[in-house]
Amino acid sequence: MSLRKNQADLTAGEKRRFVDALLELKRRGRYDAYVTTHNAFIMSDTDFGDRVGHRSPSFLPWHRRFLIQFEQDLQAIDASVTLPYWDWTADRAPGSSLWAPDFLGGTGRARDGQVMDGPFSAAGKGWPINVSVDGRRYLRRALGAQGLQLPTRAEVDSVLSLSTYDTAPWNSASQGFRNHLEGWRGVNLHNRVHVWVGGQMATGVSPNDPVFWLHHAFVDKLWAQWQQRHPHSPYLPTADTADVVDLNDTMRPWNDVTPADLLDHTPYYTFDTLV
Ligand code: CU1
Ligand code: CU1
Repeated sequence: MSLRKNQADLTAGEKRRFVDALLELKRRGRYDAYVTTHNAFIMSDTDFGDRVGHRSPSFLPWHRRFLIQFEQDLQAIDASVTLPYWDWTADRAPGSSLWAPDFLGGTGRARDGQVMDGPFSAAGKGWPINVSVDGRRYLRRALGAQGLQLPTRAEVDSVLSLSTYDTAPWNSASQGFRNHLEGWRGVNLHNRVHVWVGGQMATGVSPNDPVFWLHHAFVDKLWAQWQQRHPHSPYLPTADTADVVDLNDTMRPWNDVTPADLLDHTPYYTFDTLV
């Protein structure tokens, strides 16, 4: 059982063990499979075709399952490690401790976006970008460079107040909680954070940046909070819907898990706080 904590509350030792486990997973050649899988789903998830990971109701259970598997891979290296979450409503500046050299490192340099400090910089040689959509082999970021601000707590609360999980046409045009959280409609929460970080995070190979996991751990926590606020609002759609994953349909690429299996996160992990 994992306890997922706010990254801002991690001790120096917890940060080091998390970073070391990431570097070791990369060294063993297992990390990049996550990047490849994620990009394959980004490419195939389209609004009017078969869609699983994005632009569809199973955005939340798909990423929950993806993170559980990744967390278990880290724990096979160091059993004390769990996925921290990044509350971007609170830690909203490029100077946040999240981006310090003892954790994820900072923004990229102006010339080419290359991250120059921290454990994932090219200079460290421990973090080659092997799955690239632009041929560049180094981690890139441009924190806040698009002139965006990260979502606020008030914006998060406005999305958590939506009482319907998802609606037809079950894609990026849908009303409802899932699509507002994913960010294709309304205030745009999840997608905006990818763009705010920039570099690989703004592309299909976003898991190249370790902050992907902390971002999605927070998105996942928001889903759990929404369930707590709306205990009678079910996952939708329930059955017989073309092109999307219904409640009891299995999800690619695993084929042994359904959204119904993932609605309750507590068999897998808990959060330090769920408010
Ligand atoms: Cu994704
Ligand atoms: Cu994402």
